[in-house]
Amino acid sequence: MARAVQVTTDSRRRTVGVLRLANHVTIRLPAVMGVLNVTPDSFSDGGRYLDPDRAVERALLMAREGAQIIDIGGESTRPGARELPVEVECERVLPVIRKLAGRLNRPISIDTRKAIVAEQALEAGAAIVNDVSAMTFDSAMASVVARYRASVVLMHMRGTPATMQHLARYRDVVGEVCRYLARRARAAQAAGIVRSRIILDPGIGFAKQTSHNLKLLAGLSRLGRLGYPILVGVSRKNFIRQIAGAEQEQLMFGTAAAVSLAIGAGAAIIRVHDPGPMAAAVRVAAAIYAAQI
Ligand code: HH2
Repeated sequence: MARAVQVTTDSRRRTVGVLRLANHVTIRLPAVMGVLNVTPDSFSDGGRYLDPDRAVERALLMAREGAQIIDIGGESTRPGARELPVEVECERVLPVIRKLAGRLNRPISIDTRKAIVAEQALEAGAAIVNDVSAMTFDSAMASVVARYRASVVLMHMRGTPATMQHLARYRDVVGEVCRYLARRARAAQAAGIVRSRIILDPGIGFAKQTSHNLKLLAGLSRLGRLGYPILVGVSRKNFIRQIAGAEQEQLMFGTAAAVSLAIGAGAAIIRVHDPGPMAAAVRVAAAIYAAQI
């Protein structure tokens, strides 16, 4: 059973402890999730890991650098991206998961909106389904997750990657995201997924303008009050590019700043492209916040 322990100190609330996945696998929180996009067109690492052997090497390297989870995706969800046929997505991710299953001593997460892809990935050894549509895209997703006793990341977005940036209008972005994710978590439990297997994600960059991303990160502790572990994906995203600049170092340090503050606001898992440097940032941020208790 997954369990994230909420500790409240004065006005601050943080997630500490461990996350329990299927098959008695545990992850110490806060944890780093390394991104592995097996796609030609992802906004940051597109085209670099389409070859399964290169993808496997990259996953193993990320694990050595400090990633506790490897998140594998075959379909880009960058703004404007079009939906991919399910067969193509399977052809991209499954060989990598199968090759990794015997070699990687870290849980694998499958980044997909499609139940068939999720099911085959879980069958091949994945333990977490990372669904950016919060299981709204495919009505069969919840039953697959429940049947395999997988953990699931429910992320907030609106529309699809192709339409989402036209839907970035909110009165109270933090409140609306919290209410939406609370609803999706209830729906997941109604479909048979146990509460302790649910992880929530505000969906930074998905149907959000820069101001929305900043408000969500500043108000992250409100999301934590729902009582689920929070995953945050800020790595190299456009709002960091806009604020810090597009050079590699600017993106890296900008990401580290956002990661550190997210940890301080209670994030349990951070999803990043550079697990080595970000694991260091997480360790320091987590140590400082632990000293407040
Ligand atoms: N961001 C991306 C993809 N999947 N999943 C979660 N839970 N949270 C995120 O913030 C998130 C995500 C986008 O980043 P990336 O995978 O690098 O790009 P692309 O979608 O173009 O492959």
